[in-house]
Amino acid sequence: MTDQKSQAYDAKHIQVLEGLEPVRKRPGMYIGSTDQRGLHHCVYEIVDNAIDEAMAGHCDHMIIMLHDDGSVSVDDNGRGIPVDIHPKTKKSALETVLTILHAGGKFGGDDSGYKVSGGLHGVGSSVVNALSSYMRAEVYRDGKVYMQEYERGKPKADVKATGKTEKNGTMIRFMPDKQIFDTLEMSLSTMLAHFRQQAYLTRNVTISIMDERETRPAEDAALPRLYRFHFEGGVAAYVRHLNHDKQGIGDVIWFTKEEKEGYVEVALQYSQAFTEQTICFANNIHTTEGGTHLTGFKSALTRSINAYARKEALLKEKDENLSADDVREGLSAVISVRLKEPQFEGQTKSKLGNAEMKTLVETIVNDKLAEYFEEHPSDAREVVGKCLLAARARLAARAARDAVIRKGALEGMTLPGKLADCSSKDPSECEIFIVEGDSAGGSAKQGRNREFQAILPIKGKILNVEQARLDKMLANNEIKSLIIAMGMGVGEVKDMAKLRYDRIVIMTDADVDGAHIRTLLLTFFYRYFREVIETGHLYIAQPPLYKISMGKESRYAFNDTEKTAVLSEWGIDEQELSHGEEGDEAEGMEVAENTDEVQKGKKAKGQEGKAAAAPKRRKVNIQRYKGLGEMNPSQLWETTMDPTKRIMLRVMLEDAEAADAVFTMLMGSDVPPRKKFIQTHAKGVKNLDV
Ligand code: TSJ
Repeated sequence: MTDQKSQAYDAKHIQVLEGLEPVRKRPGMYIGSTDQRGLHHCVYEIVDNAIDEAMAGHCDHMIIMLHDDGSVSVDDNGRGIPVDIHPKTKKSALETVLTILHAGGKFGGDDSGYKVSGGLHGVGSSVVNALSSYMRAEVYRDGKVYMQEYERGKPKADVKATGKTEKNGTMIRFMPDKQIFDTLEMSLSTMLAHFRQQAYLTRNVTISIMDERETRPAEDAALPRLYRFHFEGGVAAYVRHLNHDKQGIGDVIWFTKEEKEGYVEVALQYSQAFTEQTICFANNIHTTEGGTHLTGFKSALTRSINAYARKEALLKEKDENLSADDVREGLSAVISVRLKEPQFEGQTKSKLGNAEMKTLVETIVNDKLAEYFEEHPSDAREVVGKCLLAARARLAARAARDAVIRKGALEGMTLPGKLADCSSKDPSECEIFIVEGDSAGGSAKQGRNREFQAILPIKGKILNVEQARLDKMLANNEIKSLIIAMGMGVGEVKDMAKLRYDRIVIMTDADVDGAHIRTLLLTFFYRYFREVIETGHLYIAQPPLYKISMGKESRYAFNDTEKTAVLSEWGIDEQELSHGEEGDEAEGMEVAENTDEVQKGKKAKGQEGKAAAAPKRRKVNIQRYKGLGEMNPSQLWETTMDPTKRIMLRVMLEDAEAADAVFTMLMGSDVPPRKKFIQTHAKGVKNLDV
């Protein structure tokens, strides 16, 4: 059909007279298909003519009726199709429109205005006639009623004046041919969606739909029989409809402009949603493949928002511009353009090709958005804020993707410089200590057994990024080093068999910060290397909290209970030490050993045997380690790393799960629980401990 049509254009003769036989032979070529879609297409085709009349400003109401006999009628209150004899066809304009292929809209000398018919749908009403077992046309014009009937596209008689009337308009009633269509059952609900959309696009026009069918398809059975669509707000009402269950930001922004190239109408509103919905039309045809009008819109939107964000310093100099995708998140928009000669391209001929539409839409949207932002600064800020959030999410996603892409590269990558690897290459005997801080890392490197112990120092709080997303963690250098050192890759090609160490040991300070970093690392393992935990390869080192010395003897305590126990074992009542608080520094205190009081205490524990010695004054030294770094290499080895003496905790999945939950709550965007947590635990940050 397009070929024939362009021939018609080329020849600059509108009347390439052609009968309707080819239409009945190959209906699919004209209406796409002969299923329900094709059936609906016929109704739309007829209604389009009334919409054209409305767009030309001559009609403001149309009624579509689904009759019980399976026919459909469409009435409008326009000027009525001319019925005078056309000089070239020697037939009335009405008959020409309805019986000659490709003649739609070319008659009556009215080629001004923008037409739906002649566009994507515009195969012409004659096609519908050809595919109808019966059609009746009535024209109300000049006080008279004119009428003509057809059978499968052929007039039964000439146009006749059948009576008088006050009104003007056109009525077409047709019965789709059951010889052509697979089904004659129309779906009211499908049509409602279509006509609702058309009503948004044709502001101030009323489209009524009446369903008079006795038996209706199941999907329509519960629907009312009469609908009336009328939207003063045009596409602004459309956007309001799209956002009706969303939390909008500001009001709907709406503007229209008529230029010599055509007419542009745009409405948009941001909401708190994350999806985008931008729907565009050219001459009321839904351009599902987009095109120049959409390109112009997007480009203007991105530019305007960036310009505003820069001007208001919401984007700092160092920040990248917001991308087209960033400014689309949470956007609902409808773009409607009308132009004289729309060019439709693309796979389904639903992509607008007219280049001038890009510039036109772009200019208008740029101007109007800048104006709107100036006048509504608080809405503008909220919109920019929303886009900035999207940008951050985009960067995080990119980092995650890059990390995954790099997974292949990770394998062949050289081990990180700061890793002090072990000499053994037998993973079953190797272990790696992830150590917080350089000084602790230094002690660990010196104190370790080089044969089978590797040390990876990581920087303390690097992981504690504000709003840390786990995918950001993957982009982090410390994490990257860790992944490379482990050797098993990450993401799709992760392979447990390549794990380079049998034991992965998290070694952090025994304080709040250490606990925090441990939480982060556990979370990381839980989310990205859960199998490492599940197979029992992840451990937490237990550095001592205290060193308690008396004379030549010294003992380590891993917590306060142990400290008490050690002191008690040595016959020292802790109460007597408590006048001097266990300060940061190691402190020496003179205590009387083996006093009566202490003796009692000892007896209570059943250790009286040792206590026979004469009372003697000795110096007890309690050192509290603030961090691993305070231990010298041999102390660290002795207390924490020596496999024959150390205590390590094997991480269970539940531990990591708990860490993950804590992490999510503290770092996640879920504000209320976070607030609650901080209130509840304001005094005891130790609750962070896993
Ligand atoms: F094409 C059709 F028959 F399918 C059909 C056309 C169906 C329906 C429901 C409406 C119409 C239609 C056509 N409504 N209004 C018009 N208007 C004209 O065709 C028309 C009227 C006057 C003049 C003029 O220049 O005076 C020009 C035109 C094209």
